Amino acid sequence: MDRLLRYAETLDTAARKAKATAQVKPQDHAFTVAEAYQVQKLSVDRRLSRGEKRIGVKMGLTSRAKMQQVGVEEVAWGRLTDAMLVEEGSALSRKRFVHPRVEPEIAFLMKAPLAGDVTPAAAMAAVEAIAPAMEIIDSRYENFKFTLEDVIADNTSSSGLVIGSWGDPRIDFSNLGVILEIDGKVVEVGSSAAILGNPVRSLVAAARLVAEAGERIEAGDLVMAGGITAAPNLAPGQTVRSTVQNLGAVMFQVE
Ligand code: OOG
Ligand code: MG
Repeated sequence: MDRLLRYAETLDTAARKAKATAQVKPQDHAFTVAEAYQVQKLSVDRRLSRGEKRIGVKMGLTSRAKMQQVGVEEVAWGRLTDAMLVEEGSALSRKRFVHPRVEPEIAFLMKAPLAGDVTPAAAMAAVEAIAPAMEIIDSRYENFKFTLEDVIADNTSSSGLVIGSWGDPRIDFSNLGVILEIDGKVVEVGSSAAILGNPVRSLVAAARLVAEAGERIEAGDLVMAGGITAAPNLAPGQTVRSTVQNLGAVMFQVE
């Protein structure tokens, strides 16, 4: 346990100081996925003990584009806190991050708890609303390089999230066009179908994975479904906008 606590502290400090750290995995080949999730929990617990509040969970590596970009071929999840929330339309400081990237995503707002093996219909019955969203990811590892175990321990690079206007979850969101623009130029295009074929599958997977860790998705939680396209780098001066067909747009600036 001491060893896992040490990793958790290293990763939490790297995030707090926006200073990259070496990968965890190559130094210790006995480091398993289950241990990586324990490190993630211990590291997020440090945030909670500083007064941050848990606000939900995120899914990561739910699209081919994302898996290929980072060379990790397994779906993973992470924990979200209120300190990661970026107000829609606001400016955020590049200095808070090591090497931030942005991902167009879709977010679910839950009205009922969810855990374990659930059908897509049961998962949707627990959803209050859906919104266009962006995630700011910032690996705490040097050169944004990691294994599956590393990235899980690092809370799947969770760093910031921007949520747009909440809409009716009963619309068909299985195949909505998505564009990501930086300074008015389209840098990525995709479809919500890139998320496991249908974003609802990400919610189903979240319920299962969170339950495997002995937890559940709570009423009031946000669930981020995962990046739809590869994630471009962020730099000061940029205006970043993601638009999801029928759901609307969401934007922020970098300074
Ligand atoms: C890992 C986190 C991936 C997503 O939406 O796929 C992720 C990373 O790319 O650093 O958040
Ligand atoms: Mg993401």
